[in-house]
Amino acid sequence: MKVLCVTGGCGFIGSNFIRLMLAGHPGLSILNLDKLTYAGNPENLADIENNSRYAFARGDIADRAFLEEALSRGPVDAVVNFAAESHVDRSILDSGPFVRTNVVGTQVLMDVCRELKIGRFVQVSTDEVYGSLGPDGLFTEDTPLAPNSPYSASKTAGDLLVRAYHHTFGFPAVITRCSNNYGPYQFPEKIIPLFISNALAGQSLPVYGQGLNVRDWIHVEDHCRGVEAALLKGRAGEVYNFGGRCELTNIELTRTLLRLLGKPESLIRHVTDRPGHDLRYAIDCSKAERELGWSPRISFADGLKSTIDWYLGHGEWVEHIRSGEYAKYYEQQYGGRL
Ligand code: NAD
Ligand code: TDX
Repeated sequence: MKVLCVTGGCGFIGSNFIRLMLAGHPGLSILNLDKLTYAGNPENLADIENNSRYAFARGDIADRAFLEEALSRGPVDAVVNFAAESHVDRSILDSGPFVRTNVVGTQVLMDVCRELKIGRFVQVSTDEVYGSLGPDGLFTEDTPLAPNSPYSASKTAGDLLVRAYHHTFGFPAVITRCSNNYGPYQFPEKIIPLFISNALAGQSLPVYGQGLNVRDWIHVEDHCRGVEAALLKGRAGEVYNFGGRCELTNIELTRTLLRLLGKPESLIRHVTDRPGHDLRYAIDCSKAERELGWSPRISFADGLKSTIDWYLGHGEWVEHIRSGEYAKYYEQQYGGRL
C-alpha cells in the first residue's frame, strides 16, 4: 500500500491514527479528507502538516463531486472512514447531521470508492451499535444490532450499508467496532477530557444520574493499532471488535480522575440522566486477538496518567476549544443544570 485516504483525520481518533501510520510505515503517504466540523481541529495535526507524505483537503464525505476530485488526484489504495458525528448528547439535541454524515456520507463515500475501484475500505464503527448490556455478558461480533440513541442508530445504518455493499457488489470492506476511547486530542465534550478540564478550571463535574453506567475503556493508540491491523490483515466482509477489558462505572472513573488531579470530590454534581442512557458496554475482542494478532497493550492506570499529563501540558489547545463554538453547546447542554 502506497497511498491511504483517511476521512475525519482532524478529529480525535483519526489524528492519532494518521500520526501512528506515518511513523510506522515510511513508504506510505496519507490524504486526509475532513469537513472541519466543530470537532475537526487542524491543530491536532500541526506537528505533521509540513510532512511531504501528508496532504489535506477540506470537504464533506456526503459530497460526491468533492470526493471524486480529491480521490482522483492520484492512485489511492485504501480508505479508512473515521468521519462521523460522534457525540451521543448532540444526537439527542439534533439527529439531522448524524444521518447526513454517518449514513448518507458512508453511502456516497462507498459509491465513489466503487467507481474508482479502490481496493480496500475500513469502516470505523462502535460497540454502541449492539445496544446495552445488563450486568453480565459481553458484546461479540454476532450480538444482534440494537442501537438505542440517534447516534448509534446512524452508525448502525452506516454499518448495514457497508455489509450490504460487500454482499451485493463484493465491496472490499471490513468493519471495526470499538469501545470507549480516551487519550490525547479528545474533544472536551466526552467524559474524560470534559471532567479533566472542568476539574482543572475548578468547575463541577456533571455525572449523569447516579453514575452507575459502565463503559469499557481503551487507549486511543490501542484502538488505532487495531484499525491498522484490520486494514492490513482483516478479511473483507468481516467485523472485528476492539475493547480494553477495562470496565468502570462513571462514578468510579470520576473519583479516580479527581484523585489523580488532586481535586476534591465536592466537585461531583449529579445531574439529570441522559435520555435512553445505555447501562453497560463491554467487548469480547477475542476474534481480533485470534485473527489479527492484536491485543490492547496500554493499562488504564498508565494510559490515564499520560492522558492527564497531556491535558496538563496542552492548556492552550483546550482553551482554544472551550472559548469557541463548544462554549455555546456547553451552555445549552449544562447551562440550567450546573
Ligand atoms: P470526532 O468527533 O473527534 O471526529 C470526527 C471527525 O470527522 C472530525 O474531524 C470532523 O470534522 C469529521 N467529520 C464530521 N463530519 C464529516 C463529514 N461529513 N465529512 C468529512 N469529515 C467529517 O470523532 P472520534 O471520536 O475521533 O471518532 C472517530 C470515529 O470513531 C467515528 O466514526 C466514531 O463513531 C468512531 N468511534 C469513536 C469512539 C470514541 O470513543 N470516541 C469509539 C468507537 C468508535
Ligand atoms: O457530562 C457527562 N457526564 C456523564 O455522566 C458526559 C459527557 C458523559 N457522561 C456519561 C455518559 C456515559 O455513560 O459518561 C459515559 C461516557 O459518555 P461519553 O464520553 O459521552 O461517551 P459515550 O456516550 O459512551 O460514547 C462514546 O463511546 C462510543 C463516544 O462518544 C462514541 O463516539 C463512541 O462510539
